[in-house]
Amino acid sequence: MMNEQPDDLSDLDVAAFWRDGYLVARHLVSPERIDTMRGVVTDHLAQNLAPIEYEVDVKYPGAPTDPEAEGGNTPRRLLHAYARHSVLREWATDEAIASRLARLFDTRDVTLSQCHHNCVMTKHPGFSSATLWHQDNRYWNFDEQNLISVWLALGDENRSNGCLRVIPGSHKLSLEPGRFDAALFLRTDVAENKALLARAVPVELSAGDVLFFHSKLFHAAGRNLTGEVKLSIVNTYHVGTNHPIEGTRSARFPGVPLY
Ligand SMILES: O=C(O)CCC(=O)C(=O)O
Repeated sequence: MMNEQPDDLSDLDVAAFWRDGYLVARHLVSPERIDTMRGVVTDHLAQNLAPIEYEVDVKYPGAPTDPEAEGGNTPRRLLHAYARHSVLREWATDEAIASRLARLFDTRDVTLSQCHHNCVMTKHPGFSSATLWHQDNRYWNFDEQNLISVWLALGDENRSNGCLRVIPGSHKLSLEPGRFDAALFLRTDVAENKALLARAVPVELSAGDVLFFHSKLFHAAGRNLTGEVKLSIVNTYHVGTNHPIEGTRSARFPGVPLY
């Protein structure tokens, strides 16, 4: 597949990732390839192709509460991206991603998880919800909290349509349980959390840009306040020797080694 950048990160990029907990690779995917992916995703949305997680399922702030009400069938995530279509499979295992992850993890023993973040995130006008501050470790049960997600923007992402916001360097924090609510979102009524959130920055992306972020990085996102649906593909990877814990949903589907 054609990419517009060399298939590697510099030492400076790797150092920046481990300093900040995230890194953006601009223009990694060509407009033609983005169009192809958007076509597949739009088609799956039009067909309501299962498995889909709906806004009513996530119950985030702003989500419709009644599946029968207007907007009650608004999709949030097209699940199992890898298994959905060859175009999404090729992206998840693309050499440009594999080589960058090998640099970040410092090993070629990199595996794609087919559990949870292996999806197309959608944010629809009118009925999308906001995602509160969290680390993706709230979803994951692995031996080590050391996973990296790869977020591909299939269109522009900005503050108006609910781009991600991150707290640079927050992947290094170890916070006491009292800083979180029952669902493992950061409590906004805690003074230390307010100080932390003041450091947040938006990650604005253009179509074809790719965000790499660590599973301990605190991030959040607003609602989509525009008239256009926002689409992003998200896959998560780990080192092969970092195993999912048996019996958890992180172990439900087999991982896919990239090399
Ligand atoms: O797009 C969003 O609202 C954020 C998604 C996210 O952080 C998540 O699903 O973990």
